[in-house]
Amino acid sequence: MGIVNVTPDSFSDGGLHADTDSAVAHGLRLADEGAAILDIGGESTRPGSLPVPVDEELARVVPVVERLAAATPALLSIDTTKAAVARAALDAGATLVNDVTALRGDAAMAGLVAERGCPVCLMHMLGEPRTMQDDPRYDDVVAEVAAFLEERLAAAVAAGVREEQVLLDPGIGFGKTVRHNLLLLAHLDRIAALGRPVVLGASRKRFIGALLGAEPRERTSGTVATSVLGLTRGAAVVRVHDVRPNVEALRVAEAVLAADGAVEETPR
Ligand code: PMM
Repeated sequence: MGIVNVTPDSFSDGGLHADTDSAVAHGLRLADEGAAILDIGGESTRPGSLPVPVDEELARVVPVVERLAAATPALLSIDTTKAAVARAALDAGATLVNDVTALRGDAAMAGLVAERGCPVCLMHMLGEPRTMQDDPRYDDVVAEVAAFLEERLAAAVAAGVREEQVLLDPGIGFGKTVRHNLLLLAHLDRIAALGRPVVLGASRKRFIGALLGAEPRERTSGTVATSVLGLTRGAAVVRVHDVRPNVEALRVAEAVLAADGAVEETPR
């Protein structure tokens, strides 16, 4: 899954693709590099960020979804917490909803996803973006994130979403210390054991910077390490900024695991 942020302020690529033309060109480049899914977002969720008004978010993402839908066979995902934005994006050609609030942010989101029958990614976040990095604490981060995702999966099903529609994401960096993120990566198999495809979003995140002393754009190798480890622990989707190096590393890692009978090789 390649990241297309149509925002002025995302933590690693804010402002780079803030206009429609450059966001579309960026999405096409990522698809060309091997992204099967493009995740289009118009509201930054970086630590400390503030919500974006719905009209502004619609104006950022809908034209990008429309144009990408006409120009690439990649699946389009809409990264939003607002049902109105998700609805407009689905109407414009998106087929997946990526909701970092796991259907808690907008009371209309669960009904929309149930009605459309589209895949939905439910992500763990402790608190809200504005305050989530203020001293996050867990007794057992892996158990608590797994329990949260299990509860959100049940809530989605109770609201009419079919279990088969749901993907789960531990929310790397969303209310987590460096150690919390490392533990979630090390034990990602415990999230996969919930029985739904797991999405891993570690790309260029701050814990990689903390380990390497590197700025966001210099975190590609660190990100590739998380993708390969994520694959070995059952991740089905990795959400990344730098598609080519991740796709190449995953193809090689998949071939090794397939030779060992550990995973099915993806035909390409
Ligand atoms: N991370 C960000 C935004 N959306 N969605 C999911 N499902 N998982 C994530 O980890 C995630 C996300 C923040 O990263 P960005 O600012 O680079 O988009």
